[in-house]
Amino acid sequence: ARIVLATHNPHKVEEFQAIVAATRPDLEVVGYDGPEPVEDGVTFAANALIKARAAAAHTGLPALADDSGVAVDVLGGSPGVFSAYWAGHKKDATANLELLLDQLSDVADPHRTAQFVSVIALVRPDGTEDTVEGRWPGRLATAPAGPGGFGYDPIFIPDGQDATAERTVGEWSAEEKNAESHRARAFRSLVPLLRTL
Ligand code: ITT
Repeated sequence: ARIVLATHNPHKVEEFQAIVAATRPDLEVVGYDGPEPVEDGVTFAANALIKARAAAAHTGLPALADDSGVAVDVLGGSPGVFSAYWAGHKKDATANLELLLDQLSDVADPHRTAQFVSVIALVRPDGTEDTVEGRWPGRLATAPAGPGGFGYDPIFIPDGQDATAERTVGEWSAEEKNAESHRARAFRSLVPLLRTL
């Protein structure tokens, strides 16, 4: 079956293609270059649905969209849905993570806990909709490290690593990230809902 992926973020496209290939190789994921809808929801689910509905309407295909971000506990869950624009109206990943590090400059471990969150929306041609959520707990580094990934990856240290050799996601390979990420976790919850496609 074909499914359209409603994202304009090339990093997300790459990650989804790898995650889908590993779990549902029969699905053909096609990109979406239609108009970008206004993401004015205040929850990840609302924004994921806005994007998936627009792509489904535009293509007539089942559509998937991811809305995601980093939720920092000591900031009450911010940047959250504002992660892409945290430092202003331009999507500037470096400015975003530098601002976040500044905001946390007085916060020491163990208070630097955060989670990556991904909500995936599925909108089918018959109009039925589902959303699933994946969370990836960790904490924020005090300085960026690593060339890999995108967005906040260079400052995010996932839980569950050997304490003597902790790395940021920026230092992980794509394979490592796609096996464990918030996006991979959300997709795992979505798999049963894709059976009918
Ligand atoms: P689309 O709306 O076109 O999908 P986008 O990048 O604008 O692309 P979002 O509105 O969902 O997507 O913003 C997500 C932001 O959250 C993204 O720009 C990053 O700053 C951050 N983010 C999400 N997933 C991430 C990940 O896996 N690693 C690092 N940062 C991530």
